[in-house]
Amino acid sequence: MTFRHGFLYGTAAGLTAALVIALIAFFVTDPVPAVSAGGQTRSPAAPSAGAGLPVGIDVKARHRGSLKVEVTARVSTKTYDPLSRAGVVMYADMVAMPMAHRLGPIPMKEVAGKPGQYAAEAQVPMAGEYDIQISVQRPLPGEAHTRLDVGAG
Ligand SMILES: [Cu+2]
Repeated sequence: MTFRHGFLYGTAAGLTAALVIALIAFFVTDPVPAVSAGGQTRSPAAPSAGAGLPVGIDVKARHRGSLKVEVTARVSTKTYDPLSRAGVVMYADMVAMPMAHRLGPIPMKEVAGKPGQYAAEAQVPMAGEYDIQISVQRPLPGEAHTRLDVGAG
């Protein structure tokens, strides 16, 4: 490698590092919390999923056909241990029609042999995109959301 190439590579690497630092500074110092495009305006005080909460919630939702929605939530403590015998409920609300036909609270049952894993099924009234909300009520509070496209058929 010639000196010239080495110089160019060095400059490029330096610029990249500067850009990365600038980007990090931009995000770290941003005083306005990012608001999701969906606009979670009905619960402005609720913290965003996961951040700073005493419980961790990993939500998965899928459409099983015929407007049946299957939801599972893995609930864990701050130290990633499965949280057993928790009180967990779910809600399903259509994104395009907030509160028009919201379902819930639907109790979620802990799956046998899978500590900390909770499951529930819901039958939504029409096809569309749904916000699935998981609320852990005890022993510690927690909330998480996921989006699910429920197609016709
Ligand atoms: Cu609807």
